[in-house]
Amino acid sequence: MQLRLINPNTTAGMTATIGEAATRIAAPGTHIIATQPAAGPVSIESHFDEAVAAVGVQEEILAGERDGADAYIIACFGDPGLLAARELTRAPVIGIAEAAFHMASLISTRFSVVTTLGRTAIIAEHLLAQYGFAHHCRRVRAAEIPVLDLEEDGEAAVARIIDEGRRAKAEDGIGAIVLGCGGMADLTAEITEAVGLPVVEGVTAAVKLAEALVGLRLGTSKHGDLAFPRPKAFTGRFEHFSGLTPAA
Ligand code: 5HY
Repeated sequence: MQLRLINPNTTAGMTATIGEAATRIAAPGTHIIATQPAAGPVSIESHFDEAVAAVGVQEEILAGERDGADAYIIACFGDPGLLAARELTRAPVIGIAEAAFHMASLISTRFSVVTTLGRTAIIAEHLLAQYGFAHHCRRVRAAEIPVLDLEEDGEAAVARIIDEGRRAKAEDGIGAIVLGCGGMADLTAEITEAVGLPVVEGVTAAVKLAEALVGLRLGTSKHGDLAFPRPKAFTGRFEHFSGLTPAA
């Protein structure tokens, strides 16, 4: 199967980190294609960044439809543009936040999330409520690290994530930790070792869920709100979205 792994920010180093972590966990026969939009924010740390990145995600889905992708992963913890992306394809589309919440709820009755900046914690809280996992999550904690510090100042960033993870273990009455950023895709083993709790990471969780859905021949339902968008004209720099017709 061809699994298109979309890093919604435009930092190539982070796309590579995410792609390598996914490839390491993928089953034989799962071909990971790690991509990022041609245009957009170098990191996603606000509602505005998300709004812009969500358009890039749609363009990557359409590119995957041309390339014959069997499933898609949106590898940003805000799951930007997830429902819109599902409208554009029959293939499964999985957001790493949703994937991590599902997996964490299968191994613990309570978990906490450790994300990057405090200002993005609300985005994870909104998703927890939207996906129906709010009662499973004790706290969304922030290590207060800019996303790109994971690429540029990894050691210090990891130390802050470990500190926050240890605080969550001591204070939150939880059984597991969820890592709240795609850029943390390569940190699972190190954080598990340092904190001493099961750690769920969204990119690798999403790879396994995508493989499961494709293995079950389950794809995005085209009945109801995730049906293909009605073809229409788009103007200006979005003209290339005009007359979108569903893949045969
Ligand atoms: C992510 N930002 O996973 C989110 C994390 C965050 O560029 N990739 C990003 O802080 O919301």
